[in-house]
Amino acid sequence: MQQIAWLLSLALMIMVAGGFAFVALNSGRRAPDYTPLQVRGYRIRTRLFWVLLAVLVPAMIYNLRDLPYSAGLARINASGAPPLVIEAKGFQWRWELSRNQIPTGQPVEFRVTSADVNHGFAIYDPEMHVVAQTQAMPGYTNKLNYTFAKAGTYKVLCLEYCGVAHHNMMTEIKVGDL
Ligand SMILES: [Cu+2]
Repeated sequence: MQQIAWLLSLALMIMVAGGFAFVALNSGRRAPDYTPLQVRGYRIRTRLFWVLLAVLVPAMIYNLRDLPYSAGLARINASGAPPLVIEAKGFQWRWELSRNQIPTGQPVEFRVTSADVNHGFAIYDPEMHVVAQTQAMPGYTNKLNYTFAKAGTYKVLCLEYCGVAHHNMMTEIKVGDL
């Protein structure tokens, strides 16, 4: 399903990019009756476009580096150990985990789902930084792999507004020597 969604998105993105490329390639000829002021305006606009591109693309890459999506997956593959499976279910408005104590350095596979509406399953480290997250969706199980390298008390919070007591959706995971 995710593979199909990705391929479909890719096809649509290529079509949109093709549209832009077509317009760009056919916009080279200027009408002859432009005033010198208009020509200057267009030149400034072109320069501004490249300046923005040069600034925004590196800024975007810099900002996206810390997204926690696949960091855990990379670590679990490196270790080669079979993951500890933890069932995680979201309810309005609480979390249910099949266990909440994990040995340090143990690769974990969370199987995340929901009993009612969409929730956001987000794991925060003891310093309250998000280290891994996925959607908790009714009728669907998302797998989230993460290895808890640091001991401490982690928190699971809901990242998607799911009703009046959304802010109460919190549970803890204790990571340490068991
Ligand atoms: Cu919520």
